[in-house]
Amino acid sequence: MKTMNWKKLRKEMEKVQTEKRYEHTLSVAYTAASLAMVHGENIDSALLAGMLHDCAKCIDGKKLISICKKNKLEITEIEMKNPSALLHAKVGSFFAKEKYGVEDADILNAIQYHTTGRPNMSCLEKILYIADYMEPGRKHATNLTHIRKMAYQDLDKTLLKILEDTLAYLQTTDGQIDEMTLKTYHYYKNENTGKELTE
Ligand code: DGI
Ligand code: FE
Ligand code: FE
Repeated sequence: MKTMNWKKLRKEMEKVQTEKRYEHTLSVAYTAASLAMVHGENIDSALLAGMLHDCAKCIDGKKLISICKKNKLEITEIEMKNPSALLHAKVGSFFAKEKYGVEDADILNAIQYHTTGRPNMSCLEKILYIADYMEPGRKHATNLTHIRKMAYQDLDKTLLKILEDTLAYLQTTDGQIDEMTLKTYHYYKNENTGKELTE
């Protein structure tokens, strides 16, 4: 299947998402594109990854579980307990491939890991993870001013800051921490050893 064109994709996301989620989707796509410009990533890949990253976000948790089971997508214990937060990324990547015709493995991985991250991410994976967190419509996260500036300078430092803040936030909620979020945090903590993180 050929990947949908941009106009068709926008219409489709508008259809499958709430108005607020669709606004977020567009913001992530253009934020990812701007990060791609600065960091030498393919701009079209960033737009497409941003456009599709939450394509499964407006599906409820039970339905996400049943989609995974039907299509033999593995579900971990923690994903089973937090399906909406964690499974929309896995199902989103599956839909990107099966429904929207995306074949590029880097784009599919960026969508799959956009919530937890993973160790040793590609440039596109980092860009999507960061764009999702810092797009202009995000208001409530801590340190956004600092993170938005840092994102145009150093992706790895930005990842670590976001992971630190996400872990701190998750500790204030009843959401359980996915092993992959922790692994990603430790990996980027190590990657950034020796760098000054507070400038
Ligand atoms: O889909 P979005 O709201 O745009 O953002 P997202 O996909 O990054 O994250 C969805 C939620 O998942 C967000 O509130 C942060 C949360 N999250 C990130 N890592 C973990 C997590 N939730 C749980 N339970 N465990 C994690 O490790
Ligand atoms: Fe998401
Ligand atoms: Fe998102």
